[in-house]
Amino acid sequence: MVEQLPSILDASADPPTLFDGTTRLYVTYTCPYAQRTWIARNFKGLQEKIKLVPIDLQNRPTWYQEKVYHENKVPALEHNNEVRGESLDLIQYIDENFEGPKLLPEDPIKQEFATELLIYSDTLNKVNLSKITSKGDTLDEVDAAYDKLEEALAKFDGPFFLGEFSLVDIVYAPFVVERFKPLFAEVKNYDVTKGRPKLTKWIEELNKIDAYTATKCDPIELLGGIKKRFGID
Ligand SMILES: N[C@@H](CCC(=O)N[C@@H](CS)C(=O)NCC(=O)O)C(=O)O
Repeated sequence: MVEQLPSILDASADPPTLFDGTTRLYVTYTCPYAQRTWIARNFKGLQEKIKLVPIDLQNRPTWYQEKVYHENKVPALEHNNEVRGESLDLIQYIDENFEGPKLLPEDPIKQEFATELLIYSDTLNKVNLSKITSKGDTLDEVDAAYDKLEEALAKFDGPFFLGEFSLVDIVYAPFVVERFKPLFAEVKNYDVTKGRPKLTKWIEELNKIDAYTATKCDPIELLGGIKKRFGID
């Protein structure tokens, strides 16, 4: 069943009745970090247990920083009278503290590889963002980053990084599939999947996962917003 998404809370909105025992995931629909936690929540079937609270970051309610999350960022999770942030920590927290399919396999070799790939995600994002916003046309570093992903996808049997769908796919998907791939195609005429069959298949398989597709925003609006924010033309 398609979830009816709640309306976005802006500066004029009242806060929810905080710390009343409800578990709340504060997100912004266009934020890729928040999207990671939202996918994890969906994949584990926690739509009823974890309530989505979308925040308008452009016109955000003052109570968000004052009463919910002092860092004033999304995502944040209100659970058991505490508020936590940081998407990488939160997806692991959601996996460990709630029911539903496991997002990290038991196999210690896969767990070790997951840790390596989770750490690498920040590097990949930095390399991509710096190249997409620069005027220079050398894409060697970007090429190397996607070669690394292609190689990583070959390590285990199955279309996903650890074979089966996991935290690792959740961490990369919002950035690679919906943001970098179309931005590089449009701005640098560079296809990140060209000559990379595993990456191509990974994207195809991700797009079959409802927990993920339910979190996608309108691509034109999303990419338009990113281009404006980073001055990409
Ligand atoms: N390291 C954080 C980054 C979260 C983040 O930067 N979120 C952005 C929105 S995409 C945000 O809340 N920015 C605060 C602001 O715009 O003031 C995480 O992984 O959760």
